[in-house]
This record gives sequence, structure tokens and C-alpha cells, in this order.
Amino acid sequence: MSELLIFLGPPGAGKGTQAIKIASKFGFAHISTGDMLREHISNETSLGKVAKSVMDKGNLVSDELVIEMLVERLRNDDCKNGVILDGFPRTLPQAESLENIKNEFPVSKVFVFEVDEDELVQRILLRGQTSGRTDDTEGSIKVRFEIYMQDTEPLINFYHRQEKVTKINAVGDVDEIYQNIAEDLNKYL
Ligand code: B4P
Repeated sequence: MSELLIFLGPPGAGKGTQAIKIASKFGFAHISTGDMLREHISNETSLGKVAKSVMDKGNLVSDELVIEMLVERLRNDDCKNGVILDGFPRTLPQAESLENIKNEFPVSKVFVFEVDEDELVQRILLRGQTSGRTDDTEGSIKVRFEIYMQDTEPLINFYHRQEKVTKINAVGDVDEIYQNIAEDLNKYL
């Protein structure tokens, strides 16, 4: 059995930034579905070809493809000590797919990253100047927010009902945010 931690929040909330630090401190695997999809795009796989135009517009890649990719990744040996899911689940069917494998991979905690929208837009536009990410544009950001509110935000209630949610103020110094998450996890582990 290998426990899952979920990092949930709007685009640009810093899930990836914090997941790298927390995974390295606690020896967990860091699984970012966004990074995995971008790797498929750069390797020009069949999944990558489908994902590119969807992601550039700010839309979500289909549940079926993302769930299959994620479940296969969880079988890797590096997931045995625990896993941080960064950017998954983003929809109710994705959350339900984790319910189906909960005997092997129970969700232990869900960290919800809270940042207001103006700050998020600034962060993503700033990242767009250097990242080369073709989805860090004003048009795509607008779509990504709408989809977050419609498809992903309801998951907070889904996990709240299971008493798994910890809210994180994700504005401010990166190291302070990291310390807050690490302290909370230390109490839990
Ligand atoms: P992701 O790769 O998950 O992208 P994200 O939500 O923009 O990033 P994140 O919140 O991790 O922010 P980051 O740390 O980088 O998804 C991209 C796309 O992939 C989606 O739109 C979708 O199309 C597809 N996709 C991914 N998962 C999917 C799924 N499950 N189902 C379907 N489709 C899926 O931080 C952002 C910026 O802020 C960085 O520049 C960072 O340096 C900066 N930052 C971080 N913390 C900060 C702080 N405290 N103060 C100031 N700046 C900070």
C-alpha cells in the first residue's frame, strides 16, 4: 500500500514548485500529469499529438487518456514510499478513478493551494516570458480558470466530505509556504 498526497489548486498556484521540494524532503515520488503530458508532446508520441492542441487552448486532456497514463505511472517502483499527485485529479471522473484503486493507493491528504486570481495571472504571464510553455498566454489562462472553477474546484468539497482537506495560503515566500506544508505533514506522518 502506498499513500497518495494530492496538491490541488488553480493554474499557477505553485503546486509544482512545492511538490518538488516536499517530494525531495520526504522521499516521495512526484507525479505531475502536466509534466508527463509535456514530455509526450516533446517526444511526439501519439498521446502527445492529441494533447498538444488541447493544452495550448487551455482545455483538459480527456479523462480516459490521463487516467490510463497516471495509473500506469503509479506501478513504477519509485511510488512505493508515497506519492505526490500534482495536477491530478482535475475532474470528478479522475477523482473516482482513485477511489477504484484505494486499496493499493489510498488518498491520505489533499492540500488545497489558495491564491487570488490577479496574482495567478501575473505569475503565469511572467512564467510565459521564460518557460516557452505555449499555454502560458492570456487567452489560454482565461480558459484554464473557467475550467478550474467548473471541473476542479468541486473536488474540494468531494475531499472535504472525506475530511482530507488542508488549506494552504499559497501567497508569499516560497520557503515559508513549504515550511507550512512540511509542518502539517510532519504532524500527520
Ligand atoms: P500543469 O502543468 O499542472 O500547470 P499549472 O496548473 O499551470 O501549474 P502549477 O500550479 O503547478 O504552478 P507552478 O508551480 O508551475 O497543467 C498544464 C496543462 O496540462 C493543463 O492546462 C491541462 O491542459 C493539462 N493537464 C495537466 N494535468 C491534467 C489532468 N489531470 N487532466 C487533464 N489535463 C491535464 O507555478 C506557477 C508559477 O508561479 C511559476 O512560474 C512559479 O515560479 C511561480 N510561483 C510559484 N510559487 C510562487 C510564490 N509563492 N510566489 C510567487 N511566484 C510563485
